[in-house]
Amino acid sequence: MNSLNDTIVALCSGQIKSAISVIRISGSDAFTLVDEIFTNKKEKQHQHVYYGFIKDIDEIIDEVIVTYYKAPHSFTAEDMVEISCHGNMYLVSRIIELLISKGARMAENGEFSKRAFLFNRIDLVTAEAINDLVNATSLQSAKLAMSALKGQTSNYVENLASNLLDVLTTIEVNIDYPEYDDVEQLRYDNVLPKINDFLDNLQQVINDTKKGQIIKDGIDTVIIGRPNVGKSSLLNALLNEDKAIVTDIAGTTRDIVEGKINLNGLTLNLLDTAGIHDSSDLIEQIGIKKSLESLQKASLVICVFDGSEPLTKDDYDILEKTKNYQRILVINKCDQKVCFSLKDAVLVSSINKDIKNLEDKIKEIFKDYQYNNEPLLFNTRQLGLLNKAKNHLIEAKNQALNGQVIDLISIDLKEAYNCIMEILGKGNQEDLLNNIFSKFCLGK
Ligand SMILES: Nc1nc2c(ncn2[C@@H]2O[C@H](COP(=O)(O)OP(=O)(O)OP(=O)(O)O)[C@@H](O)[C@H]2O)c(=O)[nH]1
Ligand SMILES: [Mg+2]
Repeated sequence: MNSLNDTIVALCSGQIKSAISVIRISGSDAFTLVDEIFTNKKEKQHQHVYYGFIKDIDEIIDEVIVTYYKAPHSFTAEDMVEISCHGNMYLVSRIIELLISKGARMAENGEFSKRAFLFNRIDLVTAEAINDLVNATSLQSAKLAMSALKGQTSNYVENLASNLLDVLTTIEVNIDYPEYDDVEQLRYDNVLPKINDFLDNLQQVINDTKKGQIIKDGIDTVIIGRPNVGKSSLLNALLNEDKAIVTDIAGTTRDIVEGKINLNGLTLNLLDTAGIHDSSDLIEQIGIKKSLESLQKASLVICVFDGSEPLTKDDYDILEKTKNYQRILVINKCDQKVCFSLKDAVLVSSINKDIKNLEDKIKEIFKDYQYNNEPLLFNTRQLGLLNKAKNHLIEAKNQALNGQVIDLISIDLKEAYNCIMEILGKGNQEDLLNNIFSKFCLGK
């Protein structure tokens, strides 16, 4: 069983050959363990850097720079040491093995951040932001993670919770001291507007969180259409590389082909799919089923049509199947004579990489999906908790409308409050924490 008392060690820079690698050690024995293998024997001071050699008995392993952080002023809030050694994975392993032989334990993924959270150095939103910053694939998602890292998101959530606490406190005081004169008397006709106001505010936060999720994870975009209209050619043009196979044989793409692009700072997660039509070929049928399934999690659907031929029954089917999605209609092959028009469709020629009309349309649709310094929440866990809080508030509202006793209403308001505090990791269970931190890199 891993204990918080263990002193842990891990490589916290990349597992690649590089000029420098950084090994992190955290825990009450960090200073003494490192000093056992470090030639520099000076008294170590907080945030000071020391030069010397790592030695295994008489053998010099590497020339290093070592930085010391005294608890609680370190990332983990424990005594912490960072060894900057040469970026050779053999040397790194030797140093880590040496530290383990002296009594350290290999850290688990995310264990440094988990300690920072458990020792109240950071809250859960900030911990998640650290991981998101490391994994950010666009400028927008990095900015979003950075704002959370700076504590803006946590302040925002705390503010939200404290507004709800105000309503709750007034109710509680009324329950406990109904005769108390200075307390605003809470009857249903003044509980309800407070709950309604909070619900409106929360709905706005939920909408913004969905926006934050798209900024962070990218826009799941499915390219769909009947066979041979040029879906794979469009994917290749968007990616600016020959990723998907293109031929003039209908049914070329069988399985889903994925790609990522960065447009205006936003990530588009592109899926090229098998052409949709009635097929008797078993493999193609499976591909078509996958194409239709991929629609379910799409935030954007690009429907491709072949402008050089009149629309077919399969084209009309696709228009019908995608009508409730956020979609862009694309008429491809406009380098040839285009023989039909479709309202709001954009014209492109994938073969000539003439796709600016489509790119402009995507930018236009997602123009508000920019991080603009407002603190946003941005992940599924946070969104789930916000929705849970919303359900409790709706329940409280219904109880107030039905004239239920005020104590019952307060139970649901408390649950809503707990959900919001859980976003910050207050009152969390171990399983949840393990689940979150296991997604971190080693050394973080
Ligand atoms: N003239 C012209 N031909 C194109 C264009 N885009 C694609 N094509 C041609 O159309 C044919 C089919 O292209 P693909 O990209 O494989 O079409 P697809 O929709 O992926 O087809 P499936 O994978 O079979 O569903 C190929 O011969 C391409 O060269 C275009 O913009 N102009
Ligand atoms: Mg294809």
